[in-house]
Amino acid sequence: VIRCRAAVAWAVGKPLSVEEVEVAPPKAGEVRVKIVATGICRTDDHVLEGGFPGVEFPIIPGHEGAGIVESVGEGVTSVKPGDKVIPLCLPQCGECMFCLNPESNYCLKSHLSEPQNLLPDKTSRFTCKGKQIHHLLWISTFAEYTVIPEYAVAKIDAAAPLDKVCLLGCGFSTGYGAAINTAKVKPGSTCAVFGLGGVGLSVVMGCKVAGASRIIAIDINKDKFAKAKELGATDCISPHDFKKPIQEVLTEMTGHGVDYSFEVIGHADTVTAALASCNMNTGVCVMVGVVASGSVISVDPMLLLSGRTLKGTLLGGWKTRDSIPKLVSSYLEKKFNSDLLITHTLPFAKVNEGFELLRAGKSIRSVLLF
Ligand code: COD
Ligand code: ZN
Ligand code: ZN
Repeated sequence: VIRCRAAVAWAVGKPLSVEEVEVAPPKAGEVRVKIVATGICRTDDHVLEGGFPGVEFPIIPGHEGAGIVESVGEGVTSVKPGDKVIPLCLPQCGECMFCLNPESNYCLKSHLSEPQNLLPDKTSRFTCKGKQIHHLLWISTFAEYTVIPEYAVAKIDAAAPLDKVCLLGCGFSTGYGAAINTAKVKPGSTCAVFGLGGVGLSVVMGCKVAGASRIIAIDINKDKFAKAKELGATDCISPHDFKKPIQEVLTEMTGHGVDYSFEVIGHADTVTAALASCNMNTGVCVMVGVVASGSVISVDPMLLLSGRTLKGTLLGGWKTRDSIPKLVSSYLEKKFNSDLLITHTLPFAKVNEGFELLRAGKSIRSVLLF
């Protein structure tokens, strides 16, 4: 058992408290990882606010980390102590029908199919003050040491800087893959990106790499525009600057609507707007944000009849164990610069300050260092 620091969420709506926790050794098929760096994603904030269905408290959040394998349980063969790894919030068992299908990445042996905040054997490896603490998405990266199923870690290049590539565990890969894999943006096309947080800006980067000739970035917070332009946006607009609905503005700007639109906010009404913003024949709207559970998207069926497509994406469509190591290699080869998303680097003890920066719209990504 290792004693170390972790950020525990004891109850909904309460700030995190940095505590000493006990982390049990990995059981068969599990890996114990020393987390070196972890980003703060909006989804962690949703968890703290109680907006994530099925989450039980107390819990250790965090799902955008990078670290080094400390020890492995019985039968683990794909990683060994000392390996650099990225924990995967979407695992890849490699055996289920969707892992075997080259077109899909939603593994059936995941916490998403069976919502619970314990490891697959339905027990926890974390205790604090005598209480069992829940895991988040099987990876809980807001802990100095965490125990993860083997098929939810990806071994990465030993040269990778962990304080930078942690973003590839969620935000960057989600947005970049939404453009490259899910929409399959074509060279010369037009794109609209709704929401310019870390994920939306990664969509902008993906559209740029795919060769889009026009990338229209949309946000109500104009402070996000400078970074969006730096990353490849050709136009930046705020819905607050127009009397008419933003889909009409985009349709006028482009003639018949964009080729690809992306909703990266997580609101039902912006999904509707994004869908109406792409062209009626070949337009593809990709829903990246998670809309509050129970809400309904209203869609005029005529929008779809002429050929438009509405689709969703989980972690950018990547088959995680196969693809995250390749993305790390592309990062090392400087094919993209996800470092530009990191606006703040903070010591782990300042985790709540990191959340305040996110809530105030002042940060894109804050990286916490242990
Ligand atoms: N119109 C335009 N922009 C808006 C609006 C609006 N009505 N409302 C908010 N915005 C802007 C905000 O100003 C902000 O800039 C941006 O939208 C949202 O950015 P962030 O920084 O809050 O969030 P991100 O980029 O870290 O994450 C956004 C997601 C929607 C991706 C996230 O909330 C989510 O739903 N995550 C789950 C999706 C997923 O699969 N993630 C992978 C595992 S987490
Ligand atoms: Zn995330
Ligand atoms: Zn699988």
